[in-house]
Amino acid sequence: MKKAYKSLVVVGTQWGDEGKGKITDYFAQKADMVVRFAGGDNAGHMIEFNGKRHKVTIVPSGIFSPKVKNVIGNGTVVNLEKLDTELTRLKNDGIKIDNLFISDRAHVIFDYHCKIDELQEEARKENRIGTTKRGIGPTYMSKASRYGIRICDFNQPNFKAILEENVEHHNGLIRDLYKSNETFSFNEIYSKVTAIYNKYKNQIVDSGEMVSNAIQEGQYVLFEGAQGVLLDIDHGTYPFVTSSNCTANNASTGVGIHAKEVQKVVGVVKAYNTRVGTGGMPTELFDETGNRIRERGREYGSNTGRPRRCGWLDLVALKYAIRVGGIDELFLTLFDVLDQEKEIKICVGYKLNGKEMKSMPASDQDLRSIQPIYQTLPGWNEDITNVKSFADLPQNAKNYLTTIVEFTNTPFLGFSVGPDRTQTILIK
Ligand code: 2SA
Ligand code: MG
Repeated sequence: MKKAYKSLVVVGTQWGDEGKGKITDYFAQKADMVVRFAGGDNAGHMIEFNGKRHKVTIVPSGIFSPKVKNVIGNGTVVNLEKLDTELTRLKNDGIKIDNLFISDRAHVIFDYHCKIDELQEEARKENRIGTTKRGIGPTYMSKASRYGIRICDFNQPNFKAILEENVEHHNGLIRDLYKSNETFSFNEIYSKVTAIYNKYKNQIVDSGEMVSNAIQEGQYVLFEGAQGVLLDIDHGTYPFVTSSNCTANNASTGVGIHAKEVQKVVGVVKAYNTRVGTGGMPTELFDETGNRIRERGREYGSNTGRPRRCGWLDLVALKYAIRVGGIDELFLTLFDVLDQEKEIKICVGYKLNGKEMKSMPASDQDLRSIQPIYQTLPGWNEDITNVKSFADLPQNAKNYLTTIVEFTNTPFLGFSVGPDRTQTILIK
């Protein structure tokens, strides 16, 4: 007889940086396995405990829970050098790192992908995406155009020839398409990546088989999203998106299991909106309030240090993300960042060319022309960082949560009032 499934996906509902790492870590403390299914080291997941702030970019956040197995799925793109640096840093911090597994089908980010990312951004001029320059887009491009190299290629007898051809192909793009002479030496790349591969070759797995077996055995499997629904290549604010599917729908394809094995989806929503990079953001604030939120929320890119654009919470976008992302329950983060606001605005509608819109437009041009319709709520003006339960919250903070629930028709599983593990509160 089949055992009951236990699987949960944690995804961002906005443009990334919702605090997914923290919420994943919260659930990971009870999980058996944490799995990444999309993106690469463009993600920056922060976890804080025992007075220390940790960060992971490609390693799953479950690495901080010693009993958890961590899997990097086939839907991700892996920069071996970055992976190695991150694991070494974690090891030096006293974190156990041998519980990490990498899919044999994951695509590899090479230095030339990072260079192409940079050159492509330069060439786009004012239409640049504002990428993290981690080579994410070009690697997914290689994947889609069947020029990608996967982890499983490394132990093939003809790997050297495959890589050499690949370096040449990408050097050709750099030279001919982007008119740059910053090409790459095959020998240097080959010796660097094979050395790292050899270090981790015993940790390479078929992620589909590993995760599927774990689910069948009744283990608790957590899927850790990267970026957010609004950065999804299909459903996000195209073209200003990342190059992967970052909704929970990709937890199956990006790992090698079937969609029915994914049981529940938790959407992480920050108490306000932020965005890094180009693209429409209807509730963006250009004033002191925006600056205050940025400083109080430490809203700077965790990899690139870029200041994030800040604005009020956009419920139209959130409702869209819930529908597209199949989100069952929400988790509110960075709630305390709004502690000092006298009044808090919340976007409850869009107006485009004088007409009201119920959902997000497909075109970024339209998104840029949206006039948000706001509802103004009174702030709570008190420190909530020591709150231990929903009942402890000031009435106006409770009202803020309730307003979101009523508009989106989606319940909250919990909320977070600070960066530490102890500041995550479950509602039920
Ligand atoms: P890319 O590099 O091709 O994925 O960039 C494409 C768009 O996706 C956005 N993006 C992100 N947005 C927020 N946070 C991200 N992770 C880091 C962080 C980013 C950082 O956690 O702070 O350090 O700056 C992330 N990764 C990608 C990106 O801004 C582009 O709009
Ligand atoms: Mg982030």
